[in-house]
Amino acid sequence: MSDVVTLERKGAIAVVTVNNPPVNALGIAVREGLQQSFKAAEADPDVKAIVLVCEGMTFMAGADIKEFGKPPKEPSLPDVVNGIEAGSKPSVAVIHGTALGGGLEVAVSCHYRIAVKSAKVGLPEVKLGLLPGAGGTQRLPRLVGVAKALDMIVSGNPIGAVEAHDLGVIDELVEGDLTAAGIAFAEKLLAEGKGPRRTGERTDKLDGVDNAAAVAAKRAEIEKKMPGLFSPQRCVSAVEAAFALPLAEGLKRERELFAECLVSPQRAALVHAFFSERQASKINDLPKDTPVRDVKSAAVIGGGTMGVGIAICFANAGIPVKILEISSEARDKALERARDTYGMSVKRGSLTQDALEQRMTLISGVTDYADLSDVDVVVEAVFEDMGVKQKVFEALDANCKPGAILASNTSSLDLNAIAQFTKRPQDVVGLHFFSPANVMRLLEVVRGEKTAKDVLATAMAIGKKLKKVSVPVGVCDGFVGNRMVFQYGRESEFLLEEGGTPEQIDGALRKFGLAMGPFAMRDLSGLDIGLAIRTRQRQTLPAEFKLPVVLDKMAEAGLLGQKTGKGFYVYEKGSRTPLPNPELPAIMEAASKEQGIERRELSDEYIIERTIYALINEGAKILEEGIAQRASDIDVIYLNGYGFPAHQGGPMFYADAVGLDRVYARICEFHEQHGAWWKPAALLEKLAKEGRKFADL
Ligand code: T1G
Repeated sequence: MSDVVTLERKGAIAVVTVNNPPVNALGIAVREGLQQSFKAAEADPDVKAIVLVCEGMTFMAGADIKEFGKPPKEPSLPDVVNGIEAGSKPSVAVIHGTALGGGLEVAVSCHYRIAVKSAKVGLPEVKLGLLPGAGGTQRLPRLVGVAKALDMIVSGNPIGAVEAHDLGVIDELVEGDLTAAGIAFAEKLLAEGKGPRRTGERTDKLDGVDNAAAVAAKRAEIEKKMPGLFSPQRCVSAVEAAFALPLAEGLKRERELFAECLVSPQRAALVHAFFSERQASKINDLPKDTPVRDVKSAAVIGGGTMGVGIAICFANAGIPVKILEISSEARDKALERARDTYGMSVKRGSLTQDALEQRMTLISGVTDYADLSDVDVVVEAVFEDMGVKQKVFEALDANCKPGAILASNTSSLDLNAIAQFTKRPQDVVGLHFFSPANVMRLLEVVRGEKTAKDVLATAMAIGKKLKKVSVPVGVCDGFVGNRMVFQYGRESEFLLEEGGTPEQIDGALRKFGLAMGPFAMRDLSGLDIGLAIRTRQRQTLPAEFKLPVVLDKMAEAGLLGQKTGKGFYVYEKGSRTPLPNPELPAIMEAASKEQGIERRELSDEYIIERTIYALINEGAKILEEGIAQRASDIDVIYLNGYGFPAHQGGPMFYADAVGLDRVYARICEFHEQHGAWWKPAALLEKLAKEGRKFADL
């Protein structure tokens, strides 16, 4: 067979074992080994049944994503699974871990499936811009019905083995040794005289149901929720073939649709996003075996929204956490806020009351720094003022045990200055959470000049434990994400002064794929934040860095966003639906006049260039300065913290897709027309002139 797939006969049972770490991906060697093993078992007269099991952490977790975009190698996965299903001897898949994508397609081409309770099964291909391309769209509907199959395939979300058992995907839930369980099940089949049960031949879950209605409903849902995506509608078309065509033709239709998705730019972008997220956790100058400090307890300084959100992250990871506040009242308020936050999850049904109580036992409140003498990590989440930070870090330095990690959640202050407030700058690191901290997956791990390597490694490990997407960044104003979003926000304000409206600009960016446009976002977070930054910039920036005046005029008119019921939009009482603000045209006109600008019609394309290229140019500067390790790290930050559409891959991936020569040329034009802010990044100029991409770095 091959070194990743072995075949062993135990009595009348052939055991096929896959061992291709880390996730038993179905690369060419596995496909060859599977095909050869099943053929050999089929040809061996002493073999009466076949068991398929995997070593390591999981059953096959899908096709080898690294193979996409490369010339296909035979045997294809469809050929392998069709061969397995056609076998004349009953075959049993033994599932543990996550049987995903091609892995589940192999399992459903086997005649029976057993699983451990903790296993999960799913078809996540849509999250990679694909669809199940090895029979999943034809066989899963035959097991669970069209409606459920559509839900699973279009969402890409896995289900647990217990639910899969209830649905009939799994025949038996087992425990203990996987191979032994598989052999026992196969022997029982033989004892009961049961032979092959081919999923592809079943129609019981397809007959007598209004499958067309399920298809129509799903198409309408996709149109509403994800209009810009390429593969979801094709997933539906493939499932439609499962009840409209015989199996062979349905499989052919599936391959045609899969081929369309495989070559779509969205597939390339989504696969880039998948691998970039995993690459981001690798730090170039940090040896893989860098020791990680023990983190068994935590503390958060400040029980405001951010502090409580961060405390909840620790509690959710099973780490006891103390919230330190300046008074018993504030401490109690913070604990109440934590309970209320969990209470909302209980109301939504995503958490049980018991789980709430259990989590709350992990969160305690203190008012004395001496109570932090035993904790392994402290995250400071107090007001963004250097004086306040200094008091906090001096107190931490005086009270925390040697070796405790002292982290700041600062979003813009100088971490190196903060570290200097302690005698242990090597133990200071930034953990920049994004609000709401218990929801947003992104965590910028800020590496100070003096941050020790094991502290950095520990901070990354904390991020993984808290189920965050952790990205290491250097120290500068705004680190990576906020530094880039400042450019994007400023340009969107200028566009208002040049002739755009909030509706048009937000609409263009939503069409590009952002979850929310810049002005709806501003109204949500409050205009006063941006106003404070503009005021600070007016005092510090050289004159050639012109600033928009629109925020100042809106503040004068009392338009500060949702909290005042009106900002760029107006909001009816109790509603968050943005409606056009009739006061805005006059304010825009006045701003244009004051800036000496003749208002003009703006195209959607121009809006995208002025906002997204501002991100790209700043991203290139961030790379030049070494604030981010890779262009893909910048993509990961922007995808996970700022709602950038994953099917566009991230600002830097998008720039490569547009072509750096074109991006650079437009930025040079903007530099001429709009001055200093648009000075092209030297790196961008270099790459454009050399005909290279950010991905080539
Ligand atoms: N192919 C190649 N490498 C993969 C991989 C895959 N399918 N899945 C994971 N890896 C690598 C990953 O890059 C990382 O590498 C290491 O394994 C550990 O991953 C025909 C076409 C299985 C839930 O979409 O969801 O089948 O960084 O850090 O957190 O219809 O990996 O160590 O070098 O994520 O424990 C469908 C994708 C493919 C599943 C494990 N399958 N993987 O999570 O580990 S398309 C998927 C995951 C398909 C067929 C179609 C997760 C996991 P490195 P990890 P984890």
